[in-house]
Amino acid sequence: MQPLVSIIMGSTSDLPVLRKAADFLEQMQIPFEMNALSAHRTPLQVEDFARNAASRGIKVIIAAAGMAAALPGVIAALTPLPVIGLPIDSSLQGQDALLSIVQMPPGIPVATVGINAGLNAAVLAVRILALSDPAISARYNDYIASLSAKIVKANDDLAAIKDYKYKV
Ligand code: RP5
Repeated sequence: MQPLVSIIMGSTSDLPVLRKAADFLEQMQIPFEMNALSAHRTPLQVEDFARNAASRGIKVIIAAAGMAAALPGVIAALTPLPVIGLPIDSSLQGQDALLSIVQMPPGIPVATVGINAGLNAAVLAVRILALSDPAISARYNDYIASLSAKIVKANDDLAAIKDYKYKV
């Protein structure tokens, strides 16, 4: 299967967060690949990956890193593909990674999601792919409908609470 999404992480210590992304791509039946690359520890391999990702058929890159998180920005500098940056809480509650990823210079954006927000990184990737793939779009719309159903049920559950004298 040709991967459409490439998940890159700075270290396998980031994997627990990336599993949330991988699980959602799996649920949406999106072929993906998952590798560890580091802007600081394997910079030449990062360059090789980023320069060749588009020609290999990758459509979206999810790049996760903690600490001085250069990885998403460096990849974005070397590919025309959309790069979703995922800050990992490895130190300073992830604030260091968040600012390193989100504060890109003009012209080289990284679409940054929240700290440890592995699910949202994958949801954003699916939204991008859904623009040009009706089957993915249909599966994504089903997912959104399931989120609505969850809140409808939450209101039914809240309405059933009878513990309060003044709750109307
Ligand atoms: C970053 O340094 C990685 O993304 C990870 O979040 C952090 C720590 O890496 P390890 O020392 O656990 O390999 O580059």
